Amino acid sequence: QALEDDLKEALDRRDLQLLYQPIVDIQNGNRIVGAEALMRWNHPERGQVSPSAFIPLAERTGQIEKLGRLAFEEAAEQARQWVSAIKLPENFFVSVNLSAAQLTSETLLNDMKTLVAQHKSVAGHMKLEITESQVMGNPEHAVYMLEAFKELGLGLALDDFGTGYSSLSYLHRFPFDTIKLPAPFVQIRDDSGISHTQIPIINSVVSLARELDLALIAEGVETEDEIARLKSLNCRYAQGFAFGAAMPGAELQRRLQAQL
Ligand code: G
Ligand code: G
Ligand code: MN
Ligand code: NA
Repeated sequence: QALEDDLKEALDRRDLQLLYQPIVDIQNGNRIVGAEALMRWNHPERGQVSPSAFIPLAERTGQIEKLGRLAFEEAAEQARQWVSAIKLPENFFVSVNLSAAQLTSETLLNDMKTLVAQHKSVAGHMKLEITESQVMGNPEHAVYMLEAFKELGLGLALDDFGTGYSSLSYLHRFPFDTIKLPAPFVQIRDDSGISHTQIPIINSVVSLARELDLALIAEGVETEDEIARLKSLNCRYAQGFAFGAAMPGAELQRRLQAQL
């Protein structure tokens, strides 16, 4: 049976799991302030299939809308469970990724309205992550969609900032509250152990975020050196293996409980 059919069955059975990667405040003791929901598919014969494989497959085979609804629903249900079990940090958010195909889908806006209505009590904790190349494909349409999501009370993060050729003149037209700085700008990976070349880039993104009143999250943070450098450059939020890989909701809950 083709992988496409297996995916259809997995979606019907809701047999795809969401894991949650902590997002922390490095200027405040690495306190967890939010999490990114990342989908996993444990295929009965093939084992773990990467989202980099099954998301494009879902897009090609008309299953992305269903997958997107499942991701938002699962994340909102997890948020509701956390809210009932523990005292969440103020402004705690769970972000869900949107794929390129979803943003152009006719049903996305209606789906989001329905989902938000069904999960009203946690809508304020939900954020959507959209990559820069997605919004720049059709900026006018993106502005329209993003404004509608914002109206619904959802947070909005611009993923992979700096890789999608967006002109800075567009940035203020999009109602994002957060930008995410991709790993290559963050990671110190040359032979000397220190790379100075990204420092001006990080510096300018930090100032830009401050000017536009956006939260900035550095991604792919793996080492203490990287944390120290980001801290000294006044970057506030970070995500990466240094703080934890994507983990089951119950494990993130224990981490949240431990920091109360
Ligand atoms: O852990 P990682 O391998 O999860 O993710 C690989 C890629 O898949 C990333 O670009 C991530 O944004 C994307 N991804 C993970 N989960 C989802 C999801 O639920 N929906 C969409 N559209 N993309 C996802
Ligand atoms: O495209 P997006 O930014 O949504 O993708 C997130 C991806 O980055 C996921 O595949 C996630 O598993 C991965 N990831 C998260 N933290 C780290 C990290 O510290 N290092 C690396 N190399 N990848 C990471
Ligand atoms: Mn993301
Ligand atoms: Na990213």
